Amino acid sequence: MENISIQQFKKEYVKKFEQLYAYRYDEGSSREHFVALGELVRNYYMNNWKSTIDEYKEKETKQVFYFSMEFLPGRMLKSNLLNLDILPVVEEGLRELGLDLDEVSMGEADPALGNGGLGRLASCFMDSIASTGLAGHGNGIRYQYGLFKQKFIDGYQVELPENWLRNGNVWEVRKENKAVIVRFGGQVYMDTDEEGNLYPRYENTKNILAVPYDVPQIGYHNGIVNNLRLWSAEIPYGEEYLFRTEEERDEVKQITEVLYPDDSNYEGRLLRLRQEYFFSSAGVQSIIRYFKTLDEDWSLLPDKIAIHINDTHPALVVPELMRILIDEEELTWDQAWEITKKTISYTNHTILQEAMERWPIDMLEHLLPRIYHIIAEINRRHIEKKIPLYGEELTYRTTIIEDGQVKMANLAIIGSHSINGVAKLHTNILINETLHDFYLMYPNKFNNKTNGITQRRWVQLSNPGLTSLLDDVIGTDWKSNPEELILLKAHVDNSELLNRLEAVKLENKKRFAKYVKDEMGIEIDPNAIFDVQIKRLHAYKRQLLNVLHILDRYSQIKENPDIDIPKRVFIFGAKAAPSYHYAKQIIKLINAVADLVNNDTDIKDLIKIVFVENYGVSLAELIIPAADISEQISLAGKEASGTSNMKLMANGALTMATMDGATIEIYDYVGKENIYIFGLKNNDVKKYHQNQSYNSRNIYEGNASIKRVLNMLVDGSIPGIYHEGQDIFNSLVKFNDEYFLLKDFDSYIQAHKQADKDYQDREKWNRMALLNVANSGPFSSDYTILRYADEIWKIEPQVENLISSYTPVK
Ligand code: T68
Repeated sequence: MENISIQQFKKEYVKKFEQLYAYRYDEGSSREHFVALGELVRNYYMNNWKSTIDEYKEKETKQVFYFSMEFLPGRMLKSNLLNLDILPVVEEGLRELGLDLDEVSMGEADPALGNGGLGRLASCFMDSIASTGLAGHGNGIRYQYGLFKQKFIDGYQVELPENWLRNGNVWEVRKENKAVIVRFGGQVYMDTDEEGNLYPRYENTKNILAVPYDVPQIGYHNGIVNNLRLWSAEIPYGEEYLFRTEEERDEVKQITEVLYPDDSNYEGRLLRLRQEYFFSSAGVQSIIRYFKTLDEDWSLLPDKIAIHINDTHPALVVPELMRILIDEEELTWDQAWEITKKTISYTNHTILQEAMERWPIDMLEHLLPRIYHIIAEINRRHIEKKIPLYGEELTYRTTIIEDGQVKMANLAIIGSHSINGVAKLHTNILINETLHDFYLMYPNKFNNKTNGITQRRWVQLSNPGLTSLLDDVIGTDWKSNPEELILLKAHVDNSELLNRLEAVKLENKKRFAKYVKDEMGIEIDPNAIFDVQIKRLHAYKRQLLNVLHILDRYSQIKENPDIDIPKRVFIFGAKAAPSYHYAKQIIKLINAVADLVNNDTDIKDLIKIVFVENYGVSLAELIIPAADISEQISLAGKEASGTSNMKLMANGALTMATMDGATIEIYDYVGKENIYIFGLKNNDVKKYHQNQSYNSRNIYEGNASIKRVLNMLVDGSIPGIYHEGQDIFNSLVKFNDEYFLLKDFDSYIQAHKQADKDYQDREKWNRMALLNVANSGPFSSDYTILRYADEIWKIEPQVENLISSYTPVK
């Protein structure tokens, strides 16, 4: 982006506004100011967008396409300004016009096109791909409605529709000329042509138009603008007569209408399968169309294109690419298969069995007859080839089709050249347990890529106070090479700096406290410890353990009102899947405990509970910079990686954690003195399972504080949770506490006591916080993405790389 002066910006801005609205800019709402600014900013990147795409084509640069059912970009205005290097100019220009950029930014809708970690990771990756100068694009769905808006009514979660497109979307560009047809249903017959070749003949299919909406992905100060292509389903022009009934028309609309609100849980619904094939097929078709403008030699496809699938949701790219190569481009099976495997790679995000996608054969065969044939043939050949090598037993444990179902993970592994987990422990569990049979067959396909986060959004934009502190102390190079954050370590004994770090944190806490006061009417003390757990509500993430700690603390204060502990504010942000009954019961419990505790004057504000409504990217940006403690307390072995752990650490929160996911790697970097670790390890959990030796009732009976806390769930101490309290109590005592909360309870309480003590020693706490910031650099998604590029996609940065070095996997 060329330099633009404040004067020039102001002139252009006022002109743009008045052209759009035909009244004076100072009469506009923040929504209108956002639109005007967005329209203006478009002018600043459009040329680069075009030249980036043109150049890739001209140079035939190898490009990666990241297929993901979910993207959670957050508001894009500030991040676009930052990456275009015009944030300060725009901020100052608006100020001189009497406008505030933060307010203007609130005029933008936060597109919640994802559920949680997986979707947010995809967006961090898009930012890092562009910012490290890589040729790569996203491919996903333009949901009309994002993840539901969460309200609490009487403490219960209520889901409301999130119509994020109501006021349009300034960033997107509808590209009707790039639309493709996606075929569903009907029958397929294999006919023979004159030369004796088989080809498929389709009858009675429903042909749906997939229209792309492209959203720019702007690189950080490097002139690159990549593409995020989101597909929308429509009735093909001129074919309206084929969709005569309301029902048929609705069926088309529904495909891209709503995001499935389930996270780490599998629901085998037909509409979901339609969505998955819709965007997989549209994406592959548009890639193929592009490739055909370059080359006719199909064996070069893997040299020009990499397709990455984010979990198994887009796994139908495997048979779809096969279908196009065989049926349309007339390659032989073997040629097509080699190309497909070389092109595709896959990331696994979970080992939870309930999250593994398996489609009933009938459903697949009915909706996608040709695709099902191809999957069945892949499966047949897999068996035929592997039995002589590995024997029947092992081979049959790896089939794609089993018990009337199609297993998508198996399809993704067999049809790709790389499968990675998202943290070291997770990858090890895949290799040694969950996918061990596949590891025996394809040891070289397996690799680890520990997740990362972009410091641009999660530090530079959301924590300006910390950013200027860092700039002053270690210079600004950390912004393009986050590993330089380690330079901060040299200042760990500088008490002036430590005080400044504390002051930055305090400001951020005040900012959040103001939000809490304004939006929720709750008064919280910025000097209290802000103890944060923000993530989807799931039994394995153990928000309930956090609640048990609160209840224990509450009981102790009631018993001993003069107890000497620092004040705590427990902050929760979490949505539960609408159909996840138990998770919703926990939400009700947290809200009920909040009501009880927040209104109990006996405890003198030593505890406050803030459960924010509608947690999402924008709220995360407000909460994370204000956090003192980061709760990462999943049962060991269950959380594949976690990414809020990295964001919180980068903002100077101390981690309270089990040894799980990427938190283990955080521990390795910060060292045991700068993190609170408690609870069972993965191996301990495994042993309990093997020996079937866990007995939660014994713990309940034998541990007085556990007994006291659990009894509160059922004895009326917490008003309003009659059913929930009983069910939750039963899950812990009667049904043997699947996630070992009672086993981990004591060590969790101990760790919190230590944190209380440490917090009172301000210097000590600040040192620990500083060391967390200093060690957060390696968790930049820039490095993660450079490893994907180097080791999986085989693509290289296209501009002189701002990221001067990156650490290979340690
Ligand atoms: C998360 N998975 C992991 N799934 O739980 C988390 N699932 O540990 C990890 O850090 C993150 O992925 C990124 O790797 C998810 O977020 C889903 O959102 C999901 C959505 C639909 C269906 C299944």
